[in-house]
Amino acid sequence: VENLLSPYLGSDFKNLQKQIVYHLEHTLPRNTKTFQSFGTYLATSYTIRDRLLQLSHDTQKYYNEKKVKQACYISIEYLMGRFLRNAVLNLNLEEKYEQALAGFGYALEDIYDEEQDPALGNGGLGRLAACFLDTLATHNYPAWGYGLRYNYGLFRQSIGSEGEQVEKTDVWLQFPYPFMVENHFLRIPIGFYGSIETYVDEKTKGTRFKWHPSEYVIAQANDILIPGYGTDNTNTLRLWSCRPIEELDFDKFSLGDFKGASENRLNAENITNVLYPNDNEVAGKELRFKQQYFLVAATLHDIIRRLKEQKRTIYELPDFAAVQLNDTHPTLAIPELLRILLDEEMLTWEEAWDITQRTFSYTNHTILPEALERWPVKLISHLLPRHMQLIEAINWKFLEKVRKIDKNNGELTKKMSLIENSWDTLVRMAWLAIVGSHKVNGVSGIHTNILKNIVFQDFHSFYPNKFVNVTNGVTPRRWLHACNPKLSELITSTLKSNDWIYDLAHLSKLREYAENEDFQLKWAAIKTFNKRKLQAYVKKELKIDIGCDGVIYDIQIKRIHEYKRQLMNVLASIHFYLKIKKMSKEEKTKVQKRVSFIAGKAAPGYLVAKKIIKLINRVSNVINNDPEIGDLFKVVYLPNYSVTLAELLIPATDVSEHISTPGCEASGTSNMKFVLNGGLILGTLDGANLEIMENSGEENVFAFGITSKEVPQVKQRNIEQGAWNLMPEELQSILGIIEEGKFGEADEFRGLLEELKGVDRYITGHDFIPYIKELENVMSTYQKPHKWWKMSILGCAGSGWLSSDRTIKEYAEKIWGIKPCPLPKIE
Ligand code: 26W
Repeated sequence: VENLLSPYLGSDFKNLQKQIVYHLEHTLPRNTKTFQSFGTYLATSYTIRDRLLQLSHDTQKYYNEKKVKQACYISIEYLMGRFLRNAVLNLNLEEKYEQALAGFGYALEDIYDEEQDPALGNGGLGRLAACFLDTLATHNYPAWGYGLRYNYGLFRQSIGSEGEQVEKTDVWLQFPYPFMVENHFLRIPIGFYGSIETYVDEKTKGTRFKWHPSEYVIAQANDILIPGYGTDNTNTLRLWSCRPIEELDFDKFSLGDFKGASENRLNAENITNVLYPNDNEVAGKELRFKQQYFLVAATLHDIIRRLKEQKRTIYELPDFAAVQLNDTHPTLAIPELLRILLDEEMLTWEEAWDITQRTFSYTNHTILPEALERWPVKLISHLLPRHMQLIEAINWKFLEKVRKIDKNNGELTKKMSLIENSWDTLVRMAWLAIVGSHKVNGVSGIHTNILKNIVFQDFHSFYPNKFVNVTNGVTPRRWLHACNPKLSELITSTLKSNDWIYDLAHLSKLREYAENEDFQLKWAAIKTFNKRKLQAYVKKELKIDIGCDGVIYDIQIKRIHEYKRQLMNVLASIHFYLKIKKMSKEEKTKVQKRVSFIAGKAAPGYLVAKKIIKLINRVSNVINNDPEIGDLFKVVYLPNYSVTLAELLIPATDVSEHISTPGCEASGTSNMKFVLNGGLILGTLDGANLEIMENSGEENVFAFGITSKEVPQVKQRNIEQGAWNLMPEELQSILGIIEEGKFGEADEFRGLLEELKGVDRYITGHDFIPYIKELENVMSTYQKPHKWWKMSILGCAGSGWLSSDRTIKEYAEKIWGIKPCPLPKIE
């Protein structure tokens, strides 16, 4: 068995077959007669897991021998997507597995489809973390991901008969998930509540503190092994799940109190039960706070345990690990490390604070005020009394320095205090993250500038070298090579090398083919091929007939949020619908056909976003069933957006929409994926759109609207004069039609419209006409294929810098101080 399962031996197809059968019979276990697709998927996946396990043992052994510094990425969300195809491609075993499965009568492609998609994240932040893990392994960086293994991932979405969002629990662990290895040997106790003991240290005569938690739970490790492309280095994503200290209270059980007997277990399991479905809006729930602490306490314990395993002292922590806080959700790591260093390692405050600052760095992903976390002092004091005491101490020492430069009788001190007195006394988590880190980064050029000059302005003046920009990126393995195999092949054969897969800058060589007609034809044919796949999906899943040839596939996919302006998109659809309806037969023949796709989930408590989904579906229903429109225009809402669905949609897109109110979208990452796949961008001057314009050429992006600097004036005018009075007539009449009840009961959408007519916070009225004009520009450009495909090819050729490989290199150099450490090749 040892030889049979070794990744260093046995990767010819016959051996793979033996390994698959072995797992089918012994791991599942099934017999070869009840061999079904799902079982085949599982058995195949276990053979991949064997390889990865062995590679990961070797990787850890090697990193430990070399004592290299490692990055530890703490994130409360990971949106990994399906695993099998990615692993098979990264290990370069696709042909072998195809052959092995063909022998059993299965197509590898179909087996991939058996896998469900673990949705342990909400959106951009979680998917970015997943792209980073792929890059870190591919480029041989010693790195760990740390997160939570939720029992239930992001809810599954369907659309009800009224067009409304319906949520269902995502029971992703109902069947085994073969890529996650439960580590039963690693069980870490995590405390909550309790009291603080004060005592005098005999040696130094100084006062010391010790926290005595009154409740404990256990953090158990679940490891997902992360393969890199074309390398043996295999890193680990460690996800914690929560277990009770005591499974069953036998005394209660004996007394007949069966419910009480399992109370402990249920309370503990609650902590990692479900992912909070909020994106860009804090829910402020105690359980969420417990999740955050549970994550960081388990993670720091593990990092320090691994440091000590190397027989190194706690003073070496900042040379052992660079710990990245993915947004403020893991900020409690700062007081937790301080507590360990002071109360358990007995360091002085100066030593402990210095180690803490040198260990952590923090990435900000959003500037929306409603997304900035602030936790009540009362809640923290109750759950984590010692941590609250430490936060107060950090604040005290920090404000001592601020006071020295505060010339405005306390104004600055109040603004910069980690503790805010407003409707409640609250800890500002972002402030704490900034103070406790050595570097703070934004995720695109414009976003970092807004952080430096507006949101964190005072902190930027106070710590001028702390703020840096690291523009996001996406992994070209999943987002081009795997999801668009035909385009991947064309690029490789054209460049006569597949080096671009791990060095995306090579794409720039495509520039010379941008106007080559033969190349353009091949490029366009691949787009059509991918569009047909989407067309078939829409027919099968939604029973909607859409065209393909000569039809623009226009797509907006992202979480539903007012700032992302899906509402503006659907209002424009109404505009075009009305326009077509007024046309003569003759005029209609000249219309550029288009399908407008929208997909995305709304947080269950975000009622406005849910209304927007409802409106989209109502509008879609009217337009798609209007015989006067026919195939000239369709609106399609695709339910249950996921990483897997994105992999189908992105290669099939002609133009994608990234139309946020300027200044609101920190970066965006799907915009990068579309460009990489030859899709054009219709976008505002926001986030990474701006950098895409710089790198792919302004003339290759459909940009419209004002700059973020101009937004405050427009908002001010809306407030002073009323948005309705400033609204273009076209939009006014569209709102009128909705109010008349064209798309359902008149009252239904009143709230949505009142906001547009009143303050219009996201300046939809102001941007509506420029948006429509640019959409028209998109449609007329599509009628000039030579120009269109040139733009598409140049966009892709300019997207080399969009790789997360570039992003991670910047993190490694500017923030973490880590270097690649490739395993020696074994022949
Ligand atoms: C506490 C509630 C909550 C949950 C999630 C607040 C904020 C978040 C995330 C930080 C929101 C998010 O995912 N932000 C997105 O991060 C991406 C990766 O950097 C960016 O590309 C997106 O522009 C940004 O919206």
